[in-house]
Amino acid sequence: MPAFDEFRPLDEKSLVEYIKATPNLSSLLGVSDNYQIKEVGDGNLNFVYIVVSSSASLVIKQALPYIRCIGESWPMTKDRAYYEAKALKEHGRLCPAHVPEVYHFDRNMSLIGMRYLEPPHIILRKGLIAGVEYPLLAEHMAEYMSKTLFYTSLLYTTTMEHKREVAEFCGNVELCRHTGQVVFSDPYKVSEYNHWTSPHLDHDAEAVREDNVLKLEVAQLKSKFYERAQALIHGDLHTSSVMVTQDSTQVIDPEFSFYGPMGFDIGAFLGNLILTFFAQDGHSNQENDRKSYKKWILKTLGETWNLFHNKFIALWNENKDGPSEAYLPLIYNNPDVWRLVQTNFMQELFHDSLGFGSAKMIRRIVGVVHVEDTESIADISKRADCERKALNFAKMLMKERRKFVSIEEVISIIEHVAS
Ligand code: ADP
Ligand code: SR1
Ligand code: MG
Repeated sequence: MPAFDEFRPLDEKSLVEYIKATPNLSSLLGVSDNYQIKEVGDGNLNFVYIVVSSSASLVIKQALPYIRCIGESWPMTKDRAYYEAKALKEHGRLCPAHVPEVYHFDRNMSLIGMRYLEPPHIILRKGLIAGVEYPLLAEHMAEYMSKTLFYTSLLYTTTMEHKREVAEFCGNVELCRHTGQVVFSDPYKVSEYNHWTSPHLDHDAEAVREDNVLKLEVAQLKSKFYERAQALIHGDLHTSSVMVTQDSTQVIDPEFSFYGPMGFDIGAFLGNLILTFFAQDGHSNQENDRKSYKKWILKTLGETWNLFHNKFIALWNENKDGPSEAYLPLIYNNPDVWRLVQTNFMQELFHDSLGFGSAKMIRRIVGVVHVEDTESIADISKRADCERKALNFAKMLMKERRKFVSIEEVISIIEHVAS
């Protein structure tokens, strides 16, 4: 229908017309005037509609040409929806158990139709704030990260295919540049977008801007973020990009995807778990001191990395005679050399993950747009205490990351500084 040949922002009413004019969607939902439509977008960038008919349901996500939580003063390409749909499809092909299916994509309208993750699915961050344990979370996230990162890297794909995909995702440069700004630049300088719990953290924010050692470390991480086209990463894998139930884990929202360093995804997830750990004291009360919950978070932190490590190595070993041209069996047939190659690779990846994880923590305390884990702590001085502990830990982790050999060492420092 001509009305939708050109981009136009939808609302709950015009979405009905859009669905009727789109056979892909109307055949799925059934032709009716009785769709129940509700806009539920509580993310930072886009508009998300849940659509329910008498026979089916789905989610419609539309990108407008600006960042929703800031407003039209911060323009952002709406073509981000194209990369989100592409990454959802590719990651969904590699790990269908943990990625919602894409039913429809319309590039003109910057619009994706995908599986509705019905209740009891909730955003993981909200579950973590409420103190809910998810026994399969570490296993599922390790499965998702190992498959999506391994199979899109040069450890599996051919050089030709990898470069083709790298070139394609280079088109998502605007989103990449945004991350470069808000994660690796703004927190380390005066920026109109930065904010923090003031006046409590005024000195702490200033100390970040004056810490030359930290600046050297973040410069290295920033250059790795832009220059290392290692795998098709999600690009924004925090705990609001994961929806969960007790037995299901679904990764949504890969609009920041591009070929970047694997550690950026792993670090985003681990860093957000550490942030929520430090926020727990702000949510403790007489009924629940959150002590056992904090233990569960640290257990999940450790299991996520260790399970990821083992699954990734297993995929690598299973595929060592596959299409990859990276470590040719004719050269690396000696078992000792093979083991050393893998040990070195995983050690660098571990240190990258700790570095990127700490950068993600720092941005959420002194940069633009914080996280609900800390923002929802009503008592402001309690919140500032939690944030200061998290910030100091993150600064140490960024500077000292290369000294850590295991995740258990990281956990024991967290336990020490939190006690
Ligand atoms: P943004 O890109 O703005 O961050 P998100 O993809 O994070 O948007 O989605 C915003 C919110 O919409 C999520 O927090 C979640 O509540 C809801 N949502 C998004 N995708 C789905 C889905 N497939 N099923 C159910 N709810 C969803
Ligand atoms: C204005 S910053 C908004 C943030 O939300 C997304 O989840 C990304 O992390 C982005 O940096
Ligand atoms: Mg989101």
